[in-house]
Amino acid sequence: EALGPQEYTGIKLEVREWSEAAKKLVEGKLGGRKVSMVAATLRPETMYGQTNCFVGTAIKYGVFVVNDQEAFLCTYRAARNMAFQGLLSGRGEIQQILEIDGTDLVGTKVSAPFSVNPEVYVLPMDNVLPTKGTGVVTSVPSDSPDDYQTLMDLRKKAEFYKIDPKWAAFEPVAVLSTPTYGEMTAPALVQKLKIQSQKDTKQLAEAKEISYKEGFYSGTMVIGEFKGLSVQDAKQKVRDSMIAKGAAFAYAE
Ligand code: A2H
Repeated sequence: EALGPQEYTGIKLEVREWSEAAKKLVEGKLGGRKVSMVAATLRPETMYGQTNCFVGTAIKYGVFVVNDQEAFLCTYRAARNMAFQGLLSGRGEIQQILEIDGTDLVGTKVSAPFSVNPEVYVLPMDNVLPTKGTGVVTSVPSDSPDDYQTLMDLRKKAEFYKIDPKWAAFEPVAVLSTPTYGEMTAPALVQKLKIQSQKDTKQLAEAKEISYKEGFYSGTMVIGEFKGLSVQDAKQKVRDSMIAKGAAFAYAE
């Protein structure tokens, strides 16, 4: 854990089609606003490889007013931080439109800005912390061991997790290359450390540490506007480009 404030990038995943359960809850309440699920990431340069979005099933989310046209979906805790950072309507005041359980969001179709997959689905993840970021995690299975392993778990036990297999069908996308692990760092580390499921949290933490360092210090972009640049050089450029296009914003905590 970092000691100082953490500089996240808030990625705006626009809701394109609510799940059946969510549809009933939001009906007539949004005042015509478009809703974005806000995912907090430390790896904006990997957004080309988004394959789905994760929420915690035991987490409560809210829909919060940004302005007459727009609302954000995240935890109340994140909305409070956003309000203090001037990212929501009003001066530090929070206008919550409704509350919704993570479970009810599963199956919602959202946009995935900059991804080769323009639209992806919301899926459940066990290890989403309610106390970090926005409680919404965008999934990049090529470069995040947690994302990769969870996606594999969901594919293996679609019925148990109550998901439609097509929601978990998007394949990992090559985003960056590293000398040690090639273009699929996360799958390579999951295999190397013999990780079996998302419950292997200790090994996953180790894999996360290794992949983060390897990607940052030795990675080269193999996709997108900054293809060929080192990850160190591309990271801020991709972030700036996403912010300039209105697909993301700076979010700290
Ligand atoms: B990262 P840190 Cl490709 N609960 O984004 C659990 N994990 C969360 C979270 C929450 N509430 N909020 C954010 N995260 C994830 C991309 C990524 C991330 C890649 C590789 C590694 C990686 C795609 N998922 O994270 O504890 C988000 O996933 C490993 C550092 O604040 C976010 O960045 O350091 C990261 O954890 C923030 O973790």
